Amino acid sequence: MTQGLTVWGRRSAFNVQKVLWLVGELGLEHEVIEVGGPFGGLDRPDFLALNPHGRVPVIRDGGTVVWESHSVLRYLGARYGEGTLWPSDPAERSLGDRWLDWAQTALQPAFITLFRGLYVTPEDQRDEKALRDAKEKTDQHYALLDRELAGRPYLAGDRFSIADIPAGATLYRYYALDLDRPALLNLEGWYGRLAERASHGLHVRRPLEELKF
Ligand SMILES: N[C@@H](CCC(=O)N[C@@H](CS)C(=O)NCC(=O)O)C(=O)O
Repeated sequence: MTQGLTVWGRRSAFNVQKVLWLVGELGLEHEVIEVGGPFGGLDRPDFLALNPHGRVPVIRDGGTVVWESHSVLRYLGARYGEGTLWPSDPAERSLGDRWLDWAQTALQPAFITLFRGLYVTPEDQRDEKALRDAKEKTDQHYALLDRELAGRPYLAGDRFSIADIPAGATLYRYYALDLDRPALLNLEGWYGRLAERASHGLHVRRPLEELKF
């Protein structure tokens, strides 16, 4: 257990949920200070002193401040999950690490555009072309995951690891959307395994109404 871990960020924020999911997996005592969205506070000087980018999540662990959700995942993994959720061998670690970058640069931009366009943006303000593009890309990314997961139960191999968190965290929202979904049985099976995890239930499967930001 660590003393003095603080997470800044509203619980409804996708990027905050990834961090809280890992904090729960690691069993770390922590305090959450909800900022951003309806809570505001991201432009306050004391918050900007923590994260000059003015976004959540941010963590402080003892004297160490980290922002950017995937940097936080890597930090917490290296600090508290080495050998379990975050391998110490560089080659082994890279098998999971690549999925963090892939989720951040490929899956998330398409998926978040789709989710926000369908669920957050009022219907009369939707950009239908952007939505169609985002749906097509999201389908391609999930199809890739489905093919990868044909040969193993988790993204980095036989065991759940940090690699599963960013891409896996999108699926609760994805399955909640009212849209045509291709049948991707390996993806569904993976989601089923992730959804059995207590920390996923606590931090990712939040009431849908909360996610309107
Ligand atoms: N690349 C950053 C993105 C951070 C980000 O944009 N966070 C959103 C929440 S998911 C935010 O701070 N939005 C403003 C708000 O919540 O008011 C990360 O992964 O941490």
